[in-house]
Amino acid sequence: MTNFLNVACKPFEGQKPGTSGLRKKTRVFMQADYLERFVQAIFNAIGGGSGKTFVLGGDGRFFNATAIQKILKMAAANGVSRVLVGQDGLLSTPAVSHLIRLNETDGGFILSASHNPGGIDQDFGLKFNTPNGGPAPEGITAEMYDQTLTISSYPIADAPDIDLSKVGEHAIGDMQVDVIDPVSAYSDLMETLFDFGKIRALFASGFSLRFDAMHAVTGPYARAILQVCLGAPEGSVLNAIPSEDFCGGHPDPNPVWAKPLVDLMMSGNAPEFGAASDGDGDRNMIVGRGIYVTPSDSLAVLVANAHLAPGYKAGLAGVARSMPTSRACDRVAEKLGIEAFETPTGWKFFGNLLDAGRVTICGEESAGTGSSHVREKDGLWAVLLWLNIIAERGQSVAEIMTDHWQEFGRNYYSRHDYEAVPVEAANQLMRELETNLPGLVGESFFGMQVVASETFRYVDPVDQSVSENQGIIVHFKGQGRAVLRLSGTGTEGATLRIYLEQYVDRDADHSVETQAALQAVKSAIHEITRIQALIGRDEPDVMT
Ligand code: G16
Repeated sequence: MTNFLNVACKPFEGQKPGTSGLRKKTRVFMQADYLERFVQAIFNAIGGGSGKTFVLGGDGRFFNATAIQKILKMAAANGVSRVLVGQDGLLSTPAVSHLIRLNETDGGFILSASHNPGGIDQDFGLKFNTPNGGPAPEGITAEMYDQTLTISSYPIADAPDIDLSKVGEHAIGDMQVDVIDPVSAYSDLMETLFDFGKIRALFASGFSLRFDAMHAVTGPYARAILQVCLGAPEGSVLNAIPSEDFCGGHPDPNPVWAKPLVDLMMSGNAPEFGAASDGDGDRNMIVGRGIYVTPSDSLAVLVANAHLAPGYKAGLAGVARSMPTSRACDRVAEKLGIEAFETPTGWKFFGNLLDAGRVTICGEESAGTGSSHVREKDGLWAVLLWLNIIAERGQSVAEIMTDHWQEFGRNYYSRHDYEAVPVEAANQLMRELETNLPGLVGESFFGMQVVASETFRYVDPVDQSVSENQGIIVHFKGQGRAVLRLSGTGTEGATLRIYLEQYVDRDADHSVETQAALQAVKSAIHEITRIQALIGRDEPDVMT
């Protein structure tokens, strides 16, 4: 007989979901009742848990195991009938999305702070995905937040922990707990989309790859799919064992945090193809021998070549990118004669377009690409699509990029991050810029003339919901663009993101060093924003 307790609790400040769920320092989540209050807020926001089924898993970071046991006990006390939980508490974000859809569950809980570092003094997070498999939209996250302000107690089962180390069936009270293999259903899905035979033949011919799992959740997936199933040699997947603190690293697949891989790819010993994924497996980085592919370019190449993979041979319905993502994929969409959408930052904004069948592939500059196969971005999916394209085209990554730029022109692109900026200074910079926007048009800064400027506002084409203040865009003559916004995923101070883009046409030189190609846009936007005066810096912490 399971006992259920009702625990009285008080509100905490700031349990407001950001770009991707609730992300805080791990110690904040570890406070008594903190996680529980947010979990109860989720149950309340979705109309309770009674009789429902959920998926539960995370990226294995510190506090993952504890949080899973708490959520299971709360689910049982909320009347949930069944939970599918990954073995050892592990499930990648795209795998959760797939399992929700495959099993037609009422949603899923994902424990991760994504690419942020893990450990007791680092970051933790929790997000809820709805029955379509995608992140809860803004209406629901707003309701969650309201609930965190009003809840006065939460129910929880007084039961022993479940053994998550083996696949099998358990129970807490009347609730069934199925501990499942995290990889198999996801791997089966990938096999329906890609020509595994062709990719196997590619590896059998000696094609070399290094996939850096960054000590995070993708390790077991990448090993099973790339090495065991597709025949990439043992050792192709690096850092494949998930670690609670990612062995002290940032599991963020970009040239800064995945530097060892990028260095290898630029060296004389480079394999033909390099890739990395993040903490929870939804982001990706693509690097060819001697060439780094920006996420925006990767999106454009995938859109242009997706028809080469069996899952997309019928063509694409449309494409969507987040507003700060470069406009490279828009040119491809135009050529293909398909719709192209520009959404605010955050995968949740793609959900309606995917559900309505308006788009097939989506992508973001923040190393996220995915398709209608799930409702999350998907790191390994992007890697497999690239491999399928390489197998079909018989070209190197560098050759594919050169061809692409010759056909469409090149959108030089880089994101500059200024981290841990005092919140007030960052807000002031954004406020001032917004106030000055109307007066900028026609003015020149460092020889760059402003031709348009706007504060991005999104009206969802499917349900007409409106999202205001989604970043500021300054357009320069000659197809240059700077975008500014504050990150919604940081956990310390404010992170100011400045996205720089400069298009050059088909006949231009495509081999200019990226930062050099963007220098004029950078200087202009620095002058416009008075960045040095307002935040005391004009060089970023991270450039992607
Ligand atoms: C999340 C969202 C992405 C977004 C990214 C960056 O990614 O899912 O859609 O692009 O954050 O957001 P921001 O610029 O606000 O920090 P992830 O991989 O962290 O879940």
